[in-house]
Amino acid sequence: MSSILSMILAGGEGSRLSPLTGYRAKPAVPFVGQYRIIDFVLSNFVNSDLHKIYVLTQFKSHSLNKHLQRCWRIAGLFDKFIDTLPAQMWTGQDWYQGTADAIFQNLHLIESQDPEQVVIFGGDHIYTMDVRKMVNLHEESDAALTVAAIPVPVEEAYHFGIIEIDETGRMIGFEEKPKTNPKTIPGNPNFVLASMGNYIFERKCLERVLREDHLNEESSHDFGKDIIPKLFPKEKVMVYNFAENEVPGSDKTGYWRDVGTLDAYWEANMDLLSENPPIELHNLKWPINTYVPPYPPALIAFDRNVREGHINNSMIGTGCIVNDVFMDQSVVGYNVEIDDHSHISDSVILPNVKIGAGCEIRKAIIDKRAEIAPGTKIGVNLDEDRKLFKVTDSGIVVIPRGTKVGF
Ligand code: ADQ
Ligand code: ADP
Repeated sequence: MSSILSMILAGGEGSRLSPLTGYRAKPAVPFVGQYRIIDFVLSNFVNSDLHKIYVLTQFKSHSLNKHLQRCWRIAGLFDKFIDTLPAQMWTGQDWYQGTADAIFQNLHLIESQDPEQVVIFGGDHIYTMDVRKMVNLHEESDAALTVAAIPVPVEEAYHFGIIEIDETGRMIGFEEKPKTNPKTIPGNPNFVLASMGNYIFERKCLERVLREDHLNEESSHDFGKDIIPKLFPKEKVMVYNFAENEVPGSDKTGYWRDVGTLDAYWEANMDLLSENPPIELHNLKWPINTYVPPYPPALIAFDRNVREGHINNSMIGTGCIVNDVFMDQSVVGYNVEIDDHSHISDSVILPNVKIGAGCEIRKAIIDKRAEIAPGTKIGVNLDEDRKLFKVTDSGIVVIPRGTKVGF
């Protein structure tokens, strides 16, 4: 893997995840209590022996930078690094214009690293993936570009680049986010083959296509919109079937989530609480690395005399203090305080939140540093909640970072 340079596109605005992206880039949004979304792709790279990594940042990158410094700094090694690359106007007066332009603006670093292949992955997705298997396909098939892909329901086709392949797995069609009539998988009219936005390029091909694209004034300088549709008819573009990817220590396959909306974000958190979770966070053969501040272990107490309360199927982070709570199917980040006799169900509570006594919280996402006054109800009367907060189509109430509710 030493001739490979990896680049993570971590500059997306993630506007559909607002308000969680109000203060931070989407890859920095906390996930399952103590992780950040970007921890998944970075863990996949490091666990796959890919250790030369640039993280390209743009929107609201402060929180992301802080996390990368605390958790992902590789110090003092010549051939191993995880560096951030904010837009620096190396090639003109513009910030990164699109995903392809973000790489174009850093071509000088690719030249100086002199890799044979450049692995370019998005920073926004929840999945485990042994990237070495995709590299093997790329090398064995002598492709100019390999794109990772996964079947998704046809109704979701308009979110993704939709791929057609021949019997050898070579790309023979590609349409970015088709609004109508997406090409379905032969024999499987309910599914399409979607690009995961993860690419392995032969370095020479990448340099050439990016230089051509830069000169094209009509281009939006985006891999999905501009680069791939032009490349596959001319060069060998292979498609890697992610659905068959297993990581060491687990036989789970095929779970990949673009947590692009609040509903998808909530569902992905809940997926990890299911009886048979699609990602095994306890699999230490494929650890998901993160940073958690050094809080003491969680303290959970029920009144010995009354014996009230229960906690079921929930994850509770380090440093939490939880008293006499009734909790079902919820994820609680680190350093959260929950006072007596609160009822919490189907909720995602991010770190540093305080919840007073006697609250009732259902189907909520509560962002960091929010404070909920004693006796507050959230998710009980959605019409009332809508007056103050965002409530998603599926009825999830979202409390923004630092909000004081009910005081
Ligand atoms: P999109 O989901 O639209 O489509 P896009 O907005 O291009 O994804 O973002 C891809 C990645 O690049 C994300 O990780 C994002 O954070 C990052 N990014 C976006 N703009 C950036 C910028 N200016 N600078 C740095 N990073 C940036 C893409 C493909 C589709 C594919 C989906 C899969 O175009 O073909 O199906 O990803 O989610
Ligand atoms: P996170 O909430 O993701 O852990 P931080 O605590 O670093 O990250 O906050 C994210 C970003 O939002 C930082 O740049 C921080 O300075 C900024 N920020 C936090 N709270 C406020 C606020 N109330 N007003 C303006 N900016 C804020």
